Amino acid sequence: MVGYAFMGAAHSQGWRTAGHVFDLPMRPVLAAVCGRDRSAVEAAAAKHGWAAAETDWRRLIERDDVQVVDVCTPGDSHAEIAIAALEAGKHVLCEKPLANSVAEAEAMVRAAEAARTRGQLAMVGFNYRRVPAVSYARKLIEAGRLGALRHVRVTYLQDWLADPEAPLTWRLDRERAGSGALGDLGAHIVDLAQFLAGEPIAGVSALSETFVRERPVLSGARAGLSGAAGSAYGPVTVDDAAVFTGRLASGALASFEATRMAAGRKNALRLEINGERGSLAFDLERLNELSFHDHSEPAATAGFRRILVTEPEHPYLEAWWPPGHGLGYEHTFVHQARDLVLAVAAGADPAPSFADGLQVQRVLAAVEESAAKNAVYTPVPPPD
Ligand code: SOE
Repeated sequence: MVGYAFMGAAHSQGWRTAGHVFDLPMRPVLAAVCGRDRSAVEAAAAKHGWAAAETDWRRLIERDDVQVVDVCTPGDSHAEIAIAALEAGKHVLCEKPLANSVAEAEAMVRAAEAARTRGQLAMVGFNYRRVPAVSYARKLIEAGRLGALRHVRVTYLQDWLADPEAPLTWRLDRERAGSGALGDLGAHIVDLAQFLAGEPIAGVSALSETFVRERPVLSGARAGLSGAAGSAYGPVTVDDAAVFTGRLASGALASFEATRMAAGRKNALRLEINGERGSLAFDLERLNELSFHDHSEPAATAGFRRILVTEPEHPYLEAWWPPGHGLGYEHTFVHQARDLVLAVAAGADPAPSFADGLQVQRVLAAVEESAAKNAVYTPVPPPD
């Protein structure tokens, strides 16, 4: 694994746990973790259970005891590391968003396609697909329980930048992060919309805003998403929020909101999908639940009902706890590790693929293009 901060810690949990919960044909071994600072990466290796620490990712990807390289760095190094790892003969898992630009994502897809001919796999880490309730929602839609889709409504609201004095971390630097709330949170909801609907977004109209244009530079230690503020100020070069509408290929209408400025909302990813035969709703802050309305039921008794998605029949749950003993955020990373291990063992294509990651990137680019022109409708190139 390259990188060991928030996402690195989450992925480590996934790799550590997957083989102990699920019966897998291969069990992940945490061979080596990489970061630039020797003492910090050694501390991270000890804390998260990695057998060795490296300070140069080039050395990591050369190691004979490494079969999968997991890229958990900021977006500006995804393409370089992922492509080099694929060329070195490794399978690759790369955190979302796949890249900082469409051109980088296209290069990554090309590298993944070449590697596929040698039997290697590449997957992008859209972990929320692996919330059991989300995965189950996809199954209900696939089975036609909603009929033709009319509306896909998704919002992802956080508030860790609501304070104008929150410091300038790498996520506020366009060079490193690619974009702001759009790439960080918008990437998740675009992926979920396309995954759940089973079709690409064909075009968008967008607005975006940077409400706080200067923030204190970081001083010293970082903690979680934030860190300690210094006395000097520097420019914020990404969006704080993006709001957009879109059309799916089938003609269904979609709406999206991504912000890190929604005071009081911590990790509120909410979605509702309406079809001709019914509706589904989900809230990440209540992730063991799915709301379902079957529109064919008599009006007098119909209505949204809460499905507690903790039954062994639900995705992933056969291996976990008895019904009602819910899961949380970290389990999505366990499921991600499990799914990649199963794909490697079977030699099967994993999902979401780098091509799926590229398609999300194309939507994000169209959102930026549209927002620069104040919501002019901007088509998204269809999947290759
Ligand atoms: C920060 O906004 C963040 O950690 C995102 O980067 C993750 O992708 C999301 O899952 C939770 O919030």
